[in-house]
Amino acid sequence: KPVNVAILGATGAVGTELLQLLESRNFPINTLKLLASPRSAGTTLKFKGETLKVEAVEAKAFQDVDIVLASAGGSTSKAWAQTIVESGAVMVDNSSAFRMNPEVPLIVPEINPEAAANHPGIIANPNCTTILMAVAIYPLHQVQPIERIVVSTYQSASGAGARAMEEVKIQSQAILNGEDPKAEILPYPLAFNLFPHNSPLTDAGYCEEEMKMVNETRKIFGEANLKITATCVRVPVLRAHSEAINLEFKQPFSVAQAREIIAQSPGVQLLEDWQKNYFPMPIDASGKDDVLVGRIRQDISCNNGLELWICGDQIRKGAALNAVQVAELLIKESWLNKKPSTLKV
Ligand code: A2P
Ligand code: 11C
Repeated sequence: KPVNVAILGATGAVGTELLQLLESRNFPINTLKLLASPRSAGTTLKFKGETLKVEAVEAKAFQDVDIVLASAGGSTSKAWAQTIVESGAVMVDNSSAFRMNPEVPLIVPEINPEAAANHPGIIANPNCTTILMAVAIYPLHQVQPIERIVVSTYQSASGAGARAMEEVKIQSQAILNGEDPKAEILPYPLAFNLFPHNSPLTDAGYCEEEMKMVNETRKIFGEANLKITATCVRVPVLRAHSEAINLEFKQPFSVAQAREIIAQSPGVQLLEDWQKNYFPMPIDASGKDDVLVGRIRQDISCNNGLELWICGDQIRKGAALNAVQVAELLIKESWLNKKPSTLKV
């Protein structure tokens, strides 16, 4: 039966994509609430030909809501999680706030859907770079266990939100006009530039984004000791992330078999034309559901190694699409009821 849905962060890059996906996938909606900060109260967004008003989030907004799709940042998710859960809704949270909480399932529906059965009212959507990598490599890992992952990312502005995307466009125009624009949303100018990911650095010298790839992949795969190292970089692309992934397996893995597996697996698409030197690009991945995988080749430095190149829409499979797929899973399996838990939010 149709459910009552609220989008928290409806005006953002992920929020507006959530709205489009609910429409295009014909998600079974009874009522739909669009929530954002007081800044956006009264603005409107379109859904199925109707004009809906955005409301400032407040406690009573969650009454009678079944599913909250939250994408308004970690602090907003933390601030409202308790109210949402106490109102009886399930929060599918796109922020990092609860991902590593042992009671909160961290779900990529193509990989660990069964883990969503048992939830305390919150299900976490992984970080975009993690989702895109995980969905591409998990089918290989199932055939032959991965020993070690070395990944380098090329991350679009969309990961930093709608305002960062706008900043890159305006900056690019300004530079073409011979000006010297200053960055305001991102820490440094991104147009015609790149920089190591702008998330805070941890003591080990990795930034938080890199550690999300390590810790979240381990949790999704259910492998606490999987060896992973990541270097995350922001590049002047609008909405699709790319990743160069080096996989070392316990045994040799043939390129032909890897191609065959990728070609048959859900959520991924093999895209390579070796004659034309054509492999996935952000412009191919933008607006697409599937993660594009190509340039699969033997690692010449390691007998058991494979090299992969992937591109995926950061806003879509990296965030909004995965969250909608989780919500669809909860409805299909009748998993909307939360389990008894001691979770303090
Ligand atoms: P608003 O547009 O009113 O600022 P993005 O990731 O693209 O930057 O989007 C962030 C989303 O989160 C926007 O919808 C934004 O709303 C929303 N948001 C940010 N801070 C809050 C807050 N304190 N309460 C509710 N929504 C918030
Ligand atoms: C980026 N992955 O591309 C980040 C954005 O934990 O959900 C999302 C951060 C997160 O910058």
